[in-house]
Amino acid sequence: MRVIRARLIGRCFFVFCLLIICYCGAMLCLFGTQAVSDSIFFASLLSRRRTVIQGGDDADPDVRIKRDHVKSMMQHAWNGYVQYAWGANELCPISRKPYNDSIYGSAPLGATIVDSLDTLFIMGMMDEFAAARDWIENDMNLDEANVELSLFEVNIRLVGGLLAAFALTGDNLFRQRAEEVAERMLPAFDNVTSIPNGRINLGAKTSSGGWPVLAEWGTLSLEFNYLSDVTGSGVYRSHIRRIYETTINLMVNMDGLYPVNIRMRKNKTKFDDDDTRIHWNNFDKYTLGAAGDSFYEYLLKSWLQSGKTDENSLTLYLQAVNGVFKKLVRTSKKSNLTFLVEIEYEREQSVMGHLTCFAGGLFALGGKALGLERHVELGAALTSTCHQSYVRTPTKLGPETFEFTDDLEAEVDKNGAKYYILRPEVVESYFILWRLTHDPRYRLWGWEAVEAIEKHCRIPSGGYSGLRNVDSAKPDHDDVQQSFFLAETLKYLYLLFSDDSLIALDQWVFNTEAHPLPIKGNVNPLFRPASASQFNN
Ligand code: DMJ
Repeated sequence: MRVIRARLIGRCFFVFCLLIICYCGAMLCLFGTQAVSDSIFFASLLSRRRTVIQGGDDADPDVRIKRDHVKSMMQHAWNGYVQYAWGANELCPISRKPYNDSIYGSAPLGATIVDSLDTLFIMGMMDEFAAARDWIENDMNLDEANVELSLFEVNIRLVGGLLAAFALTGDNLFRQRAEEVAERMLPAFDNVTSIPNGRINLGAKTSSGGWPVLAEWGTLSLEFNYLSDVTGSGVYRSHIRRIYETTINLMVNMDGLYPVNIRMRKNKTKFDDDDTRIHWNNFDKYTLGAAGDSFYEYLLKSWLQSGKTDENSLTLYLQAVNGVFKKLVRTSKKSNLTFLVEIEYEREQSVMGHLTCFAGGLFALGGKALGLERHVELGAALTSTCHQSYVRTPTKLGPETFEFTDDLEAEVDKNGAKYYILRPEVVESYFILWRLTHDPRYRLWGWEAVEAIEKHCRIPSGGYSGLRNVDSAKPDHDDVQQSFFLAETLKYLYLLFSDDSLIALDQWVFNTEAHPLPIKGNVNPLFRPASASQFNN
């Protein structure tokens, strides 16, 4: 009986293969190669795993209650913005007016709206999402953004936010708007080197700004590569290629780590030609924190996003992590906490920034993808240290920077930066580590952060405010609700209390502003390449 069944299955499989071959052959004869590539795309759609972009409830009712609570925080943050700052970039939740002192100033770019799109969608807040879409369609006016803006911020928040909304929904409005913004960024690349200028004026379509820091020019690849894939225009990818395949090879590094500042010098060669090379300030700053951070993040994530085909990015990433192990990892004396130092003008500084705490999640993510347990362990140890920077303060929220001295461990010095501006990096690492290990501590720590934010940062009339001093139990609000609180902090907390299938880590990479972009290849049917755009909607 078993033999007959095996034969029957074998025959069916043979007939199925024959039919597929005949089908492709017929398509090739009838319509040429385009039809075949479309039909292969269609066939691959059938074989792909389902992509969960909403829902994803955890099986445990207690976890579902926690996630509902995070969603109510998003509602509260959004309501405050809608009521007092709609269309402006950010909110002053206490003075109940728009916040115009950020990098976006009063440019009519609705940074909070664009940054929130995917969080609203993932949380299933569809009325709010529809209002945000409507604003983007009718009121987002790039011509009026006649101010100097940071190329980096425009890319990670606006382009990244719009592209993630496109990937999640297939709504072409978001792709068009992302491309409009990115086209206006291109003047930054009209430059003798491939390194773009750091500032752009979207309204005037001009750029300026001298030399950007490492994290600025090194945080473009995820958005620009995806933009080329979904528009069919190679111009964005070509800029990224020039940076990573040409320029970076001319740069001097320290065990795979790159200084945050660069200057270009022109030398005359013996043939009297200009020898245009990138010359580093050799005694500069090497850090995984501010000004360096997302350069390293994008090396790993570009490799992941490419479906693990971008070997150049992987090589640079692995060299960098070796440099981290060799030059930057330290252990504190009393409590054995693992931390990363910064090297500035050849001197070690035992200080970590809240920003640096993204590295815990990054090393764990890379370690899992590459089967390198040592990297996962470093990621977990750093995340634990970042947790200490939270629990050692009276507010249970972490300072902007924290030190390691004979007396201090993961604590802020009396003259240090004591503020907490609703940043995401610590909960970002909790989320990644939770997904990779399922160690319950990460959900516990995430919930501690939720309770602390609710206690100290929630403003009853709507919105959340940062704190000027995490060491003061009496709230000292800074009166700013940063757009990344809605884009990142609340999204990561929501996903921490969701099932692993919701925005699965093997189908998506998060850009540095937590906007999920699909992984290329056959793993994510929402990749939406330009050549298959007829299947997009
Ligand atoms: C965000 O804009 C991004 O996460 C960026 O990479 C660093 N700074 C903020 C959040 O802290």
